[in-house]
Amino acid sequence: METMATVVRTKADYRSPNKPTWCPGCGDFAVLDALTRALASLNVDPAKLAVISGIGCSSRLPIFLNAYGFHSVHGRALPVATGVKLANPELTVLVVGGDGDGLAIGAGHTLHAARRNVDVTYIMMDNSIYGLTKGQASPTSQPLLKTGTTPFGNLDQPMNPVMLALAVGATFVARGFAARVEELAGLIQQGIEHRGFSFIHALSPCVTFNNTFKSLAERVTPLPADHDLTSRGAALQRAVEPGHLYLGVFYKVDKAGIYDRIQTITGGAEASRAELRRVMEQFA
Ligand SMILES: Cc1ncc(C[n+]2csc(CCOP(=O)(O)OP(=O)(O)O)c2C)c(N)n1
Ligand code: SF4
Ligand SMILES: [Mg+2]
Repeated sequence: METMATVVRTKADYRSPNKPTWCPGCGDFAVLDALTRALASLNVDPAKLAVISGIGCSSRLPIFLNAYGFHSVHGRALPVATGVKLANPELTVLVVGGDGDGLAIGAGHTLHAARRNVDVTYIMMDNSIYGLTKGQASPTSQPLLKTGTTPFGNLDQPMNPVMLALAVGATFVARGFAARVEELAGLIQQGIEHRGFSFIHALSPCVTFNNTFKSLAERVTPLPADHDLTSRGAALQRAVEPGHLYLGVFYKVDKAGIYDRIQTITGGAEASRAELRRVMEQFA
């Protein structure tokens, strides 16, 4: 049996032979690199690792990893991941996908996986566009952005994924940026270590249809050192603070998840059955 001491891994050990098909310069390369760094730091056994995705450029990521993977249906990665984790709790389960995948067609699943506190790490690779389908507006596209579906400029307000995750009950919420790989790797590592639903908002620009590398680099700032990680109110305030796009861990608390609740119920049912058997034996 493998122990931490027996195998030492590097980030290369988590890469499959498949070469990424992303456009040169795509932010998703940096997310892949950060993820493999985090896995190597934690020395996760690839045989106990499952990475689930939806559909999109970002959702291709599991193909480039040495791990079990499931490239599912657009917007449906989280239900698949929930099933994988509940059936096989000893696996490390990661979910990757885009802003369209998790905030448009799959938005309902994002809310419910978070509120159930499913023990998976969800890395939302946000480029504020639909990359794979060649540049349509997404729920995080900036107002007035001209895209294939908004030729006169985007008329909608962007969603705030960090605020959303906090509001619906994620127990670990962080934001990182593809241009800061080491920092992003650290956030992913903490997310994997967290027991419960961890949400990592990874700003990962699409250089082909919405290249925001420069504008984001000018906006991002680290969360203040005195930020209280255990206060959801403080985290929400930081998430919506005007003029700030904070990077770092917004929130982290320990709470029972769906697996713990199932154990409690089934443990209770087993105790009732044992008591019933004891009573019935008196009449045997
Ligand atoms: C049910 C369904 N509806 C629509 C699509 C078409 N489609 C594929 S990917 C995608 C959006 C991709 O955007 P995002 O999730 O942000 O990923 P990105 O490519 O930007 O990484 C859409 C609309 C689909 N594959 N399946
Ligand atoms: S279209 Fe955009 S998101 Fe897709 S691979 Fe190219 S740069 Fe990346
Ligand atoms: Mg996208």
